[in-house]
Amino acid sequence: MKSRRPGGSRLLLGMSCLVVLLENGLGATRVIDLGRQAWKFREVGNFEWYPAAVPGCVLTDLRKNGLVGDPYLRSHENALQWIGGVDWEYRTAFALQAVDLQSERLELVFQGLDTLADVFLNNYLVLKADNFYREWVVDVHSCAKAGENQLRVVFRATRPYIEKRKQQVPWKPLNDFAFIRKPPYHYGWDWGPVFLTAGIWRPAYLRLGNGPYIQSVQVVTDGLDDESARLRLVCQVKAALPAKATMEVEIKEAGVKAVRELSLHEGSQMAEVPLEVKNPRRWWCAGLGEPYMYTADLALSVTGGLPDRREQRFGLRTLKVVQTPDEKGSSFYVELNGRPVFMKGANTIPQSMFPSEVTPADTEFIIRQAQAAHMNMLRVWGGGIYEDDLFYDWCDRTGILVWQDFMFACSMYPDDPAFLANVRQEAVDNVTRLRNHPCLALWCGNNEIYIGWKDWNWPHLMGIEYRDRLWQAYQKVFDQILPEVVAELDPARFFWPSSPKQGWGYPVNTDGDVHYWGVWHGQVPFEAFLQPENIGRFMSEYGFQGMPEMNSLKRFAWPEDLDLSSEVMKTHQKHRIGYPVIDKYIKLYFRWPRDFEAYSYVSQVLQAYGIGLAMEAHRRAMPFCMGTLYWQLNDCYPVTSWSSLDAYGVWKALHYRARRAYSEVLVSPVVEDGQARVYVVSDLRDPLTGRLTLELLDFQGRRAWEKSLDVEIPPNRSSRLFEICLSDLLQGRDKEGHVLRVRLAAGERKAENLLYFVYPKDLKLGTPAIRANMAKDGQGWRVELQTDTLVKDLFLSVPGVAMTWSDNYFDLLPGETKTVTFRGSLPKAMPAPNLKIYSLADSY
Ligand code: BMA
Repeated sequence: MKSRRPGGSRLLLGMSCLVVLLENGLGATRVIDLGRQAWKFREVGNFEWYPAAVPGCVLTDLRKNGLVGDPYLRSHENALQWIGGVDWEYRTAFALQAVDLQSERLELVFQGLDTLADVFLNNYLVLKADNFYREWVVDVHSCAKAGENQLRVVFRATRPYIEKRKQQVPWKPLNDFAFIRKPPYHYGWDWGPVFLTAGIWRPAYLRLGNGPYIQSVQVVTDGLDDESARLRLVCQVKAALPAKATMEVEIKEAGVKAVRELSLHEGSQMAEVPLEVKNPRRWWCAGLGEPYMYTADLALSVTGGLPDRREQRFGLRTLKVVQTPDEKGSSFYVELNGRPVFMKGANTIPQSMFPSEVTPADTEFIIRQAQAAHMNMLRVWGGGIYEDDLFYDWCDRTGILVWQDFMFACSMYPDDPAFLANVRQEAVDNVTRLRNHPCLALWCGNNEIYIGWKDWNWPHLMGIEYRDRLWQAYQKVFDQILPEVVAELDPARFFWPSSPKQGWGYPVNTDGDVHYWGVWHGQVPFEAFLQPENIGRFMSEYGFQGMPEMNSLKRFAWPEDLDLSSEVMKTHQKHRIGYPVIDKYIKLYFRWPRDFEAYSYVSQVLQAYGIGLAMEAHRRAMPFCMGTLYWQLNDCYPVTSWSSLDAYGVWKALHYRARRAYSEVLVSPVVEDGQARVYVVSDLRDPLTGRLTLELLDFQGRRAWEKSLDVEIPPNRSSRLFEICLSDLLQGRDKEGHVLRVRLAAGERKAENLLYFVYPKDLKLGTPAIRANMAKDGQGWRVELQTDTLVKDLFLSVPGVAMTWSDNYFDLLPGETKTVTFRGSLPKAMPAPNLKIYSLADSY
C-alpha cells in the first residue's frame, strides 16, 4: 500500500564534501545530474545548514531532518504555515574541468523551480525565476570555472510578492494565486490544505556539448489511412557555427530509415524529415484496441563529431472533437480514428501537496487504477500541475486519453505585459513537452473562469467599472495567447477555451461541456442527475463527497479524533459546509448512522449511490451525451473529498461503483415515467447477441416474476431493450421488499445490475446470517460469501491492515455465492486475516 507521507520515499544522499558527477552519455550532449550532488538548505538568515534533496522542497526537507512533524497528521498543518512566510536557500557545489569550459554548450537547466527563485553561480546572479511551470535554461559560460563551482538558489516567500502585485491592479482580486504562476491548489482548495513550500521541484542538471544538437522533435501526421502514414519529423536544431550535418531517423517497428543532409546556419532552425510508415498500426484508446506506440531514433551528426541522439515515442491516430449543429445545439464528442467514442473517466488533481514526492510507482499506480475502472479519459484539472512526463507515458501505454487544462482556475488574471509573456512561455514549454503523446486529446484554456465570469457575479464582485478591462484580460490569455501557441506548436490538437461551457442552474443540454453541480453545491436531490435538462453533451465535472475508510482515517487521526466534531476531522474536511451537506443527503437516502464508523461507511456508500446514478444516466443518454468525467479520481492529502481513491490509494465505494458503471457493456435498469426500463449500453465495436433475464426477487431470494428474452445489442450506443409498467411488474407487492435483478449473458460476456424501487433507508433489510469461507489463494486469500437475506453494500476489511480487494461494497442476494480475493501484508501477530464484514444493516 502506498505511503504518501512526506519524507517516506526518497533516500538522502550522503553529505560528503566529495562531489560526484553523474555523466550521462547522450552522444554530443553530456548531462551532469545536480540531483546527485550533496545539497544543503536553510532559512535565509539562519546560521545552520541542513541536508536537502533535489528534486524536493522545503517542507519535506525539514521533515527529513526531523525539524517538523508529519504535515498530514492530525491538525499539524496549522503549525506549519510559517514555512511559506519566510525565505529559503539551497546550495551545492560541483566540479568542472578546464576542458568542460571549452564546450560549445554549458547550460544550467532547471526543469522546475517553486517559484520565486534567484539562482547564483559562483555568486553571480544567473537567473531570476518566477514561474513554477516553466523550464529554465541558462548559459553559464561567463561565470562557470574550472574546479569547484558554488551554486545557490534563494527562494523568496510568495505572499509579499502577491500583496505587491495586488496593489498594482485597480480591481478587487478574487484570489491570491492569480498573481503568481504557482499551483493554485498550494493556496488551499476545497479538498486540500494550504502549504506554501519552495524548492527545486523537478530535476536540475548541467548540460554540456559540442556540435549541433536537437532542441525538440515534433512528430506530425500529414496523412493516415490503412495503407500508410505520411509523417514529418519536425526538429528544432541548434548550431553554434554553420555546418553540414546529417540527420538520420529510424523507426524500427516499421522498418523505416531516412537520412537527410542539412546545411545549418548559426543559431536555432527547423529541419524536417519526411517519412512513410506502411500498414500503420493505430493507437487506440482502452476498450477499442491496442494503444500501439512507435519509437523514432534520431541522430544528428557532423563529420568527426559524436552524434546528438534523441528517442521519440509516438502513436498514429486521428482525433477530432466533433461539434455538429443539431436541433438542440451541437454535439461535442471525441472521434478517434474515425470512430465516435464515449469518454468514461474522472478529473485528476495532483497526487501530493508536494509534487516532488510523487514517485514513478505512484504515477503508474494512479493510471493503473483508472485503467482498472475501465476509464478511457482523465482530465488534468487546471488548478494543479502539468503532470510529469511519466503520467502521459502511462496514459499512452494504457490507452487513456487526456483532457489537458492549462493551469488557470477559478479566477480572473492580471493583464500586464510581463505576466502575459510569462504565460506564453509557460504554454510554449508545456505544449512542446507534451505534444507527441497520442493520449493527449485536447488542450483546454482554463477551469471554470468563463462560467465564473458569466454566471457567478464576478464582474460585480471585482468592480463593475473594470468589467471591460477584465474581460479583455481574459480574452488575451484564453482566446489569443494560448490558442496561438497551440496553433503554432501543436496545430492538430483541438483547443477549447474553458471548461465548462455550461454551468448549472439552467438547462445545460445544448452544447459544449458541462460542470453539473446542482447536486452537492446546489444541494438538490440526486434524482436531478437523471433529468434530461441536466445531462449535457459532455459531462466534464459532477461529484459528491465521501470519507476515507476507517483504516485510512486512522493513519492521520488518533483514536480521540475519530469524531465528526473533533478539530482533526474538521481540519481534514476543506469544504465550508462539507459535513452538513453530507448529512443532508444521508437524511434523504439513508438511515442515520449509529456512530462515527457507520458515518464514514455510509458517506461512502452514499457517494457511490449518487454518482452511480449519474454515471449510468450519462451513458444511457448516449449518443446525445458522449462523455462523463466525475469529480475527482484522487486526493493530494488525506481528506474527506469527492475522490474515489483516497490519499493512500485505497478504493472508496465509488471506485468500485465506477468500475461497474464504466464496464464495456452496461446493463442499466431504471424507473422512468412509471415504467421499469432496461437499457444496455455497449462501447463495443461489434454487435452482440445475448439473453436478457429479468427477475423480481424478494430479499430472501424468492422469485416473484421472471422474464427472459433474446436481444441484439448494437455497438457503440445505448439501447432500450425492455420496459414494463411498474405496477404490472410489482402487482401489488411491496416496493420496500423487492428488487429487480437484470442479467445479460452474451457468450463469454456477462453483465448484471439491480434495480431497487425505494431509497436505501426504506428497504426492509433483515439481519443477514453471512457465511464466509476463507482460504489461502496464492499470494493472498479468497473468501466465498453467502447469505440468507439480502446484504446491502457489503464492505470487507481487515482492521489495521491495508488490503487490495477484487470487489467490495456489493450487494449479495440469497442463492448467490460471491467470491472475493484479496491481498496485503499481515502483521506477524495475525496469522490469517481478521476479516470484518460490515453492511448497511450494521450502520443504524
Ligand atoms: C469543481 C472543481 C474544483 C472543486 C470542485 C468541488 O468545480 O473545479 O474547483 O474542488 O468543484 O467543489
